[in-house]
Amino acid sequence: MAKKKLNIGLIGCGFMGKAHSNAYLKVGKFFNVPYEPVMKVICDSNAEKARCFGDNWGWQEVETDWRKMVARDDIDVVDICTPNNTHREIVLACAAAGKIMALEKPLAMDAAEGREMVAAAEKAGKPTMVWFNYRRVPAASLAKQIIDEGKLGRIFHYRAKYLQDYTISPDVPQGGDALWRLDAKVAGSGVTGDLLAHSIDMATWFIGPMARVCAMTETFIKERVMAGSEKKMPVTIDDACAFLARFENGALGTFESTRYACGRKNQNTFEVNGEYGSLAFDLETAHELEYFNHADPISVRGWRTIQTWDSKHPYMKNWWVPGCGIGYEHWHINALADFLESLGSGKKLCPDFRDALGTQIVCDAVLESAKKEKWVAVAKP
Ligand code: SOE
Repeated sequence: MAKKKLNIGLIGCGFMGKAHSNAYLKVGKFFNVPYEPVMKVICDSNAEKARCFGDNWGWQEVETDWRKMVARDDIDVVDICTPNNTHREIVLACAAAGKIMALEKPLAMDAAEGREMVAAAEKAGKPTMVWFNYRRVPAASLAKQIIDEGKLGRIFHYRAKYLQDYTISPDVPQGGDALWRLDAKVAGSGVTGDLLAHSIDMATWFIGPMARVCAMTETFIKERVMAGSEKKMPVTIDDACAFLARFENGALGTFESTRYACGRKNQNTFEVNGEYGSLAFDLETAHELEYFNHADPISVRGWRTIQTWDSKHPYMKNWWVPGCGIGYEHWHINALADFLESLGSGKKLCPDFRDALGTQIVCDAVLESAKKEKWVAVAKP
């Protein structure tokens, strides 16, 4: 049966624009979603880049002015894959135009911007989602199911790390198309908004909101060449951040992130310890979820490794036969499938702007705590 078409306009031809384009292209091939996404308009201020990108991914039209695209009546969904300092303006324009929005994380530069964006989007009344794609890793979704089923009982501890190493060299410049995440004026913050946002989103999805945090941050390399110039400029992002958290439900959390963990490319881990058992996950072995069940007979009790590539595992009936894994591109496709499903059913399945505001507020509290060297209460979204 022919499906209702949903015209997509995507802004930004970088790394995330690529991951999302691939998701629009493939989602209907693997999931029986209620809508057919039509790759209508690709938008980037660099005309040549947008044209090449559009040709490669099969976008029907190319636009260089996002305002013109947002003003079009035939665009249903605007997908925003631009640097963080542009999110607010684009979201406010999309809300005013009554668009459905899909936005790459983090929500905003800070919580003040985020609140304004959430107010505008909720007033417009159209669905929103933020691409926290690691929720869509089958092992992470399985962990959520196990926690929600009460198999871990009361949660005592949450432990997360998000480690990378790509900025160790002092020769890496800051700013520009490839490295805007190192420029605080564009990114808002360093590892806190970029990497810990993923860890915070996952933790609060699993076990609920945080009440207060106590953090420290460091900027190891104080000056870097600004891309496009020969000039060294002060680095104002957090290169590394570690924080303690008290959750509202009484659990204790520890979180650590850095771009200076030599050898760690994208290590994103969590461990949850409850009264009946524990779970552990590492994105570098993403198809595995470690589970310890204290109720197992003592003679065989131990950590078991669940290989989450059976058709009974989340999302996997849509992919390959057992044992054939999925990866980064598929987690985005899974996220899009959930979003399209929720547009059809009206049931909330994905983190929306308000959920992402919760994460943004924690990021702000973490940065404030590090600055003041004090515990900071986490406000309500
Ligand atoms: C940064 O290097 C980055 O690309 C993040 O921005 C993404 O959110 C993360 O998933 C991978 O690393």
